Amino acid sequence: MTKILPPGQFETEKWPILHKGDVYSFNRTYWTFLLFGEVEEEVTLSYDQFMELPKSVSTINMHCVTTWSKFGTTFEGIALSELLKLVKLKDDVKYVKIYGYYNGDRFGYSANLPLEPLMGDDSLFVFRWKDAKNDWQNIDPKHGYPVRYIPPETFYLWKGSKWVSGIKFMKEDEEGFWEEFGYSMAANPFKEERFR
Ligand SMILES: Nc1nc2c(c(=O)[nH]1)N[C@H]1C(S)=C(S)[C@@H](COP(=O)(O)O)O[C@H]1N2
Ligand SMILES: [Mo]
Repeated sequence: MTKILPPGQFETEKWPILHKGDVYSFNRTYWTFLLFGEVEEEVTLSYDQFMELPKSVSTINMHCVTTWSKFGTTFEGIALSELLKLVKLKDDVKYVKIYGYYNGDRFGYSANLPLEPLMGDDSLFVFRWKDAKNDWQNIDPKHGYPVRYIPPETFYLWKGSKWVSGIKFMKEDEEGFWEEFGYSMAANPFKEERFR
């Protein structure tokens, strides 16, 4: 695992908590995950269907735009590439928007990302992580329980929606929650793309 601090960042051992709105409280009956947008057929997954998908373990660096970086957290989750196997994308789909809960609104939070860099095992919908003692812990409600997205480290962490609810596939890039406030569409920490 490489450990390079992007410009303007400092390292932290702790995992800080940052979000807007209420912490979502999980309800297994109502929770669904929607794959929609530029797909031949939309797919809705129940919690059980989602959790039955093949899983990956990966150690990922996180860089928050508020300047902390946390290196080398090991996560277990479902790769975005696994979810892609469930839908047939229309031609020229190049972007996604990953949605999460915001104050009870299922699609209230979102972040846009280009699809191509998200095909690896550092692009996971995570449900547990290894703590400092190397024990597996479920993702805490404040960090996004039951499932939250962690982007590759070439994207600031606001692109990692907590309490995820679905993925929209898009031909054109489209602003998400923070991008509408002027945050970067590309958001590469190594290029210090914070605002635009
Ligand atoms: N649903 C949702 N996801 C969210 C947010 C949010 O407000 N709502 N905040 C984002 C921001 S700005 C950051 S920096 C990261 C922080 O993740 P952490 O609290 O687990 O460190 O979550 C992101 N995911
Ligand atoms: Mo953030």
